[in-house]
Amino acid sequence: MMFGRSRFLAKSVSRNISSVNTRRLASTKSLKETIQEIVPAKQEQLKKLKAEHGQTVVGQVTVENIIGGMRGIKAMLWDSSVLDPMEGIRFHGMSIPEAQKALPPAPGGKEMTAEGMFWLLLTGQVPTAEQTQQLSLELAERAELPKFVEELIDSLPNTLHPMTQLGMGVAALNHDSAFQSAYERGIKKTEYWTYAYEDCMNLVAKLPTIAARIYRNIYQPKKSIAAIDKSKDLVGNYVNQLGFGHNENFTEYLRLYIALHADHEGGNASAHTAHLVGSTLADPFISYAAGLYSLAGPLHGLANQEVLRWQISMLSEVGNNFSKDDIKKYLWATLNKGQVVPGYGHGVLRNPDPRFVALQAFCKGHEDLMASPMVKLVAETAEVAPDVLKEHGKTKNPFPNVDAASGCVLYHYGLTQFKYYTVIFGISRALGAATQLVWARALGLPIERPKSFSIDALEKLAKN
Ligand code: CMX
Repeated sequence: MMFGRSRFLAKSVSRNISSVNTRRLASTKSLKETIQEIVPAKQEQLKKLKAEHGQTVVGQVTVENIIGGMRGIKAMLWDSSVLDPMEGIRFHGMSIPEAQKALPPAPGGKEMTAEGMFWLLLTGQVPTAEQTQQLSLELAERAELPKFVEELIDSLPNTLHPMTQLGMGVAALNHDSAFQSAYERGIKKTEYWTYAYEDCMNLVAKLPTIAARIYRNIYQPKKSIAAIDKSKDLVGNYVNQLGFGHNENFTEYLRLYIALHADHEGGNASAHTAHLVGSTLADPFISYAAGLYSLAGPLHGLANQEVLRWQISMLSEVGNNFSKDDIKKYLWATLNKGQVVPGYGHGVLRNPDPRFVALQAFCKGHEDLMASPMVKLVAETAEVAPDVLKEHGKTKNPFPNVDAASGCVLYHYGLTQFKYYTVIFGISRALGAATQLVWARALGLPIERPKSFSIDALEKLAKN
């Protein structure tokens, strides 16, 4: 469902930040109050849709769809964003450039924030600056980890992949799940969403704290982690805890990256996994932990790690004064080894990913980035690779996806440990997955259970 464009035009009122950070403004509706207002209308819309069109056919399923990873089958309800193969993602009807224009930046910054995007995804509305700042404060107040989760993370070997650690930390948060304990107590179905919301807020708030702790433990074990600063937004605190708080460009980049990577409709592996697990009424922490492990595969979220590994190896071979011809040769060498070119292709998109375009535009706006050999190599690879992939003739989409661009800026700013990159993707994708976990409970969506076939049964079905 999309909300009217006029609702996007919420006023952005500038206000003294410190007053916003210390108390709730009476004139500012909270995120929960805003959702509460919308829930009945959406429930009614869905009920009407089911009553009037429950038996309307909207697509067909071929044998190829079933064998081919369910590609293209219209089979999921996901309200917060829709992906067009040519145009890319829209969040409640808003394109990336529109969201960049409309969502309020963090105080002193220019880029949209995680809070603004989370609000948009959950409500279909653009929040005011005060509302996002109020949300920042609420998240900061929830950011601290239970002692046993800190101890759990600290006890893990630093050779364990950061994504494995992240999933373990997130799953352990279910110890204090409001949803799980309310379910055990026995609550009405209509109340599910409020407890799911409570858990989702804690999930989004605590995820960066877990992620920063993992980074410090593995890569900077002797340094202490900064305390949560209640005057900062979610990403401001995260960057601070990572140890990069001095670099405002880095913080701005992460704000952009985390906001624009938050949701990519429902069928992608991580979002779908979290939704599927949530449909069993597993609480949001274990549902999203499952989503994180889905993100940790190289064809999905781990691709941003793989892109950097691949580009570093290309740079070491071609040197800083590379030509387009050098890149072309390296691309062919990769393909001839039977490997995929990481960061290229997509299950749905058939054009360059607008998230890639937005990240490249960020680079173009920063002179230091444009002077970086790694950033240059990524940009020039994106000019050469589509023709090579077309000539190779396999991939349906020869253009770069978001992962082609996301790591090179982190690398330039000194976060060079690329095994960690998917963790940042995991913080971002939580915003979309959490939105769906709240709305799936608010709309009373059932447990998922598609029909599967054996090869023999499918053959029989096709022949008949
Ligand atoms: N390099 C080389 N070959 C590629 C390719 C690439 N970047 N992308 C697709 N292909 C190949 C596929 O492996 C497949 O080959 P086979 O027929 O031998 O199996 C063929 O082209 C057709 O694939 P497709 O229909 O175009 O793509 P899929 O929907 O099956 O897969 C994706 C999509 C993203 C997994 C695939 O393009 C890929 O592996 N890309 C590289 C990894 C990557 O960047 N993943 C991140 C995607 C974004 C995200 O989820 O974060």
